[in-house]
Amino acid sequence: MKTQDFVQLEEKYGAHNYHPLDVVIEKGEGVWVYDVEGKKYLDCLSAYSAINQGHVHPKILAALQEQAAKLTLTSRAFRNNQLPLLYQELAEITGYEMSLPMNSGAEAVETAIKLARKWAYRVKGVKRHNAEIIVADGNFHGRTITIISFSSEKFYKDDFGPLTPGFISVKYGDAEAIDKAITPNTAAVMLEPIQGEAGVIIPPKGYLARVAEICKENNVLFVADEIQTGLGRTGKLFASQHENVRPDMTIVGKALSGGFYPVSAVLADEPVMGLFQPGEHGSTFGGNPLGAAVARAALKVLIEENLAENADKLGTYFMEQLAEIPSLHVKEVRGKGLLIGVELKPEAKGARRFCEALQDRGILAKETHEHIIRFAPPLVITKEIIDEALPKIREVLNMA
Ligand code: IF1
Repeated sequence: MKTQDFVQLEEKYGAHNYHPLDVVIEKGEGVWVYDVEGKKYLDCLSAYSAINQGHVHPKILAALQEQAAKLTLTSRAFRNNQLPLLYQELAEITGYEMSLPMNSGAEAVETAIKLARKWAYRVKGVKRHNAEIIVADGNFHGRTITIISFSSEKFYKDDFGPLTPGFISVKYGDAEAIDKAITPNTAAVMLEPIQGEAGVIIPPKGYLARVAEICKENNVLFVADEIQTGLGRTGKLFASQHENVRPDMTIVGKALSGGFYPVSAVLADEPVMGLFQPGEHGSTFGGNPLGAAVARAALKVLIEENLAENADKLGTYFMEQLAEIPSLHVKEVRGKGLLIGVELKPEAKGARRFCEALQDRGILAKETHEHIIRFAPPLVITKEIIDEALPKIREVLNMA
């Protein structure tokens, strides 16, 4: 079967909730993916940062195969011998005392919201059902009804009400706007340290540190959604660490499994995480032994291969090189580590055609918000591979 055969099947039988590039991938290895025609591409999306460790990392694969042959799921009605080790390793690596495993990122965000609300009622003393959570305009935290309720993207929410109340959205990057929005009912402030979906939006220097300070002063929890920015992507384990911030809760997902399997988690210390009582929260698959074994291996690879440092070093290099490309179309190159956005001018007539031109030249990147091309390759990328890609990117950015 050829590319168009797969595309036709997908269009006929699949829900049309995506508009993917017409490339049908059948194999991946490290930074490379191969389509059904045998063409090789450099993956510059990394499944939205879930593949930080590279495609089909052999060590994570071995962990998955070994665990899958032994035990995959017990439910949390019984204990398994992988989850406790994942808990311990997460604590050692992240410095948080406790964690709660879920599957998708959105589920972990929902978990953090439940915890923040419970904390407001049980610890802060907010009157039941009055808790407020402050979020930022342009946020992306997932697709559930509650999460889209506080999206500022009309398209994500307008046809899906009634929506969940209890959220207040303020301008991203403006710490004083958060200060002003805080009331005695505020349970938490929840932010992405860098907004991914909004187009790799980097807040002004000092923003996260100031927000953390404001939260502390006002007895409000600071929750960082590091599902996309975490686990090495921006050059540190967590993007919050660029400003020496340690949020009360950090949410991780995506690369926690190296892309093998959906594994997410909420990280927090005992005074917050200890609030959940048996039965108040859970998931059939969350914390299963297969996911736990995969996550343990994925974390080990991140550390053993110094992927955060590599993202820092090569991200700086890649961004400098991109910024030096003379192009009439480019408005700005920005990013942190290997999370890079190239914003095109409105006259460039959209990023999609540039992504298609990159695809022709063996580079897969994805446009976001019409005018931004995102470059976020697996963190195992090398300088040589970047140097090979640069002339092609240069050519594309200089298209008519
Ligand atoms: C889609 C974007 C990326 C996330 C942050 C939570 C979640 C995500 C910061 C939810 C998920 C994804 C989901 C994917 C596209 C994608 C995305 F373009 F929409 F913004 F990565 F940049 N918090 N991001 O980025 O995690 O439930 O999906 O596991 O198509 O929705 P999830």
